[in-house]
Amino acid sequence: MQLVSDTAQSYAKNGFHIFSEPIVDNKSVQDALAGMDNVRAGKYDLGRSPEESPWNPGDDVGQLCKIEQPQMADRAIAELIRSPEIGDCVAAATAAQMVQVWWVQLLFKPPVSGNAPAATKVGWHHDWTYWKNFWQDGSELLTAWFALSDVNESSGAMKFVVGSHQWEDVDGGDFYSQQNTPDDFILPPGKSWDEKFALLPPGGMSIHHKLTVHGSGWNFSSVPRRSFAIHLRTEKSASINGRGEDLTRYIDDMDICPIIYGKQVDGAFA
Ligand SMILES: O=C(O)CCC(=O)C(=O)O
Repeated sequence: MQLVSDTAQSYAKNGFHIFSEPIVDNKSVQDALAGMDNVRAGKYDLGRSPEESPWNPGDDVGQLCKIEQPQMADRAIAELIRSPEIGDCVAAATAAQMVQVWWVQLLFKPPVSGNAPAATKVGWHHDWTYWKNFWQDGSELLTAWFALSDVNESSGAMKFVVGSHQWEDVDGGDFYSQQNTPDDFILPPGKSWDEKFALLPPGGMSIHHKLTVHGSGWNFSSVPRRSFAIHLRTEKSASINGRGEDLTRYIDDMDICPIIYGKQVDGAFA
């Protein structure tokens, strides 16, 4: 009889799991913090820039900073996102034979200031809304959200809607919405809304399913909330090819999209 771990049970039931102890050593976190500072300042020690991003060096530091594929630009970030510990956690939750990074986002949520706070909330959404044009239906995709700072209720921690990955693939949700109330998301008939904060120390990590509804509020603490959203796939996934702006365009480049658990499985849905 195969035993199913607590992690796997929690992920299957809730659509997310929270690793509330650091999963890597403090040096890796400190190095990645320095890497984040460099990328935000436009300093790229790998000699190339990140992908085109909503926030660029020199932009308003009071806005939500989202930089696409920072591991292309910075060595410490590239090291962090290939940590085998991340792969081990994801494999424990999914029983995957292979886990590959396919996209990374640097996220820096500054503290709110003044009477007219900037648009730094993240509206309720699920990730499949943004991915469905690039991956085949049924693909096993998830996100590891890796904290570099103390992430708590006052610093704008992410919130997950418990069990929402089992809802139908309802349209709705918008990462950039500032509404941030349940009304902002189209709740399927008969379903209830139960939110849970993902509280994390530096080096901690949450994982969430591609259909799990999530969002986050303002950062009322005195320091920035800093993290990476590491988008992952397992061997049970397949891209839709032939699109110029395809989010899967780097998956054959193991420097940018490393396999962090197991190895590519021949003949799989991959
Ligand atoms: O950082 C946040 O608050 C939201 C991030 C997010 O939407 C994601 O990682 O999928």
